[in-house]
Amino acid sequence: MVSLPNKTAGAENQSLAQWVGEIARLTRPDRLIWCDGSEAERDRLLSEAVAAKVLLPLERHRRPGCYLHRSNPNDVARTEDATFICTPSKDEAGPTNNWAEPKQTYEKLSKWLEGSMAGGAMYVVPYVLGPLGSRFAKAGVELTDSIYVALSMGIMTRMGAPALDMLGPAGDFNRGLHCTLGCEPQRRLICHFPHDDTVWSVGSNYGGNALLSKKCFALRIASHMAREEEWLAEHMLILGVQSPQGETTYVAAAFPSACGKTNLAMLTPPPAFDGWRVFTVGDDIAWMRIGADGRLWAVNPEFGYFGVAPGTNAHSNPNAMRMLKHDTIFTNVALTPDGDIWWEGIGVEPPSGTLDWQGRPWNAASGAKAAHPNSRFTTPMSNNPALSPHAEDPQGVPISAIIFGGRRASTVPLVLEAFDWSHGVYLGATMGSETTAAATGKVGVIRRDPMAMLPFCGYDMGQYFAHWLAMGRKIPRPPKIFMVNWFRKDADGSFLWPGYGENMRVLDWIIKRANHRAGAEQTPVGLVPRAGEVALDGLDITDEHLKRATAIDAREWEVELEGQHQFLARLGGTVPGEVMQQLSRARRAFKAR
Ligand code: SAT
Ligand code: MN
Repeated sequence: MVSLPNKTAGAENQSLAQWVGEIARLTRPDRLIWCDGSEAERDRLLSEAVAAKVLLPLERHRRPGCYLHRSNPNDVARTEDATFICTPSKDEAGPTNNWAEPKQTYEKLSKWLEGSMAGGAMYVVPYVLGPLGSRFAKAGVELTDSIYVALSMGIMTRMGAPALDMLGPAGDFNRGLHCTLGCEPQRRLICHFPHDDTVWSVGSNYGGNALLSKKCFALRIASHMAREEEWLAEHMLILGVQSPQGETTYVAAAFPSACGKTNLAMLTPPPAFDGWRVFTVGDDIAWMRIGADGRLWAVNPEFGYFGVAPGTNAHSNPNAMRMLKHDTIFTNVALTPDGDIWWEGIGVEPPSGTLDWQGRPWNAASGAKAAHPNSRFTTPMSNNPALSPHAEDPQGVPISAIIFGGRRASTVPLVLEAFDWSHGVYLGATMGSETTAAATGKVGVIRRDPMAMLPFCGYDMGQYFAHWLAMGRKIPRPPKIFMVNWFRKDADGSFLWPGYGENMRVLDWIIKRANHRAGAEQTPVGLVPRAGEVALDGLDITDEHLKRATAIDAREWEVELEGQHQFLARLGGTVPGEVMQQLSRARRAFKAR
C-alpha cells in the first residue's frame, strides 16, 4: 500500500491527492515519488537513471551534463494509428481523428493498467504550461512509471513546486497518466478525453506519445479548450526579428514535421543582414489570445525543445550546436568511442568505432544509418543562445505575421501573402507537404496537413476552420497571413532557394509587409514580392531566379486546386462555406487571367 508523504504541497490539494491515490490503487507502484523540480532531485534521478542503464553519461568534458538514451527499437516515433480522441460522439472527433467511446476506453485501459506499476515507482510530475503568473498558464500533472519521462518533463516544462503553488487547492489541472506497459506495439494507445481534461497513454515512451504536456495537452486537449474559451492553440514556432534600430517584430509559423521549424526559430541572419537578430520565443507550440490592445498575443507553453538531431550542423543551425553542448538528453543518436554523440549531417566524419543508435558497432559502408532518422535532443530553452528576453514574459509577445509552410517541389511560390484573414485561413486549411522517399516509398505525394495540425487537432477539422474564421472576426488588429515554400525546385531538380539562414531575406519581406513598408504584386492566389523587393545582396541569385521561385503557373495550380477541392470534400459538411468560396474565387481568378 502506498501512502502520500505528508510534507508535500501536493498532499494538501485534496483533488490531486485523491486522484493520485486512485491511480496508485489501480497500478500498485511500490513507491510514489512527488517531483519538486529541485536541482537536488534532478541529480538524484539522473544518478538513478544511470544506475538503471536508462541513461548513459556522455564524456563529461566534451558534453557536460549530457546523457544518451536508447529507446526500445520498436518505439521511435509518434504512432498516429494508436492515437484516439475519446468524445461522446464520433462526429465531435471528426473524420481526421481516430475515435473511441470514452467509457469503454477507460474500462479497457484500466484492465491493462491493473498492477502495471507493481515493483517500481510512480513519479508524480506537476507542471505548468506557459509563463508563471500568466493568464495563458495552465497546470497539468503527469503520473508516469518512466524515469526517462519524468526527467524529460523536467526539461520540457516548468515542473514541480511552481505547479503545486499555482494549483493551490484547485482541482483544475490536466490529468495525465502514462505507463510503459512493457512497451509492446500491440498494447500501445494514446487516448485523449477532452471533456475530462484527461490523457491516458500506454505502451510508448517516445516524446510525442509520452511527454503528455506536449502534443497531448498543449495541442489536442488545449485546441478543444481554446475553441470554447476563444483563443488559439497552434503547432507553431514563435520568433522575434530585431532590426539594427532595435525594433522587434514577432512572427508565428506552422510547418509539418521535417520542414525545419527548429532551424527557423533559431535562425542566424546572413552577413548581408548585419545588425539584425532573430530571437526564439518557441520552436513548436504557440498559445495565442487577443490582447487588450486588439492584437494577437502569443506564448510558448513549453520550457524546452524536443528537436530532430540529424541534419543539425554548424551551417543549418549554429545556435543549436552551441545549445547542445551541455545539459541535454540525446535519444537514439550514435555514440563515438570517445563518449560523444554523432548523427548523419552533423558536419564531421564519424570516428571509427562509432556505435549506432542501438549500441551496435556501425559500419559506414553498410549504408545503414548510425543515428535513427528521428533521433532527438531534449534541451532546456535556457540553453539557447538566441532565446528571446520575452520567452518568459507573462504577457506574451504581439504577433504581426502568421506563416504557413510546407515542402513543395513545384506550384507553391517562395512566399505568398494572403489577401485577408479569411483567405489566409483558406491557405492554411489547404496547405500540404510532399512526403519523402524515406517516409513512404513514394516521392512527391502531397499530404494535406491543415495548419500543420492534422495529427494534433482534438476535434473536427471543419469546426477548427470555423473557429479560425470566428477568431478573425474578433481580433481588431489581426496579424497578416503568409505562406512560404523553401523547397521549390528548378527544371533541373536543384533547389531554387538556399534556405537556412538565407530565409532571413523572406522574413524581412514579410515583416516589411506586416509593417506596411513594401509593395507586392497581385496573383490569383495571393500577393508575391515584386522584383527588387526581396534583398538578394551577397547571394548568388538574380532577380530572374527569384522570379522563377515566386512564379504562379496556371497549369500547376489547376492540379493544385483540384487536389485542394478533393481534400476539403473528404473533410465533409462542416467545412465552412467561406473556405469553399475562397477556393472558387481562386479558380475564377485563373479563368479571368
Ligand atoms: O510529436 S513529437 O513532439 O514527439 C515530434 C513531432 O513533432 O512529430
Ligand atoms: Mn511538432
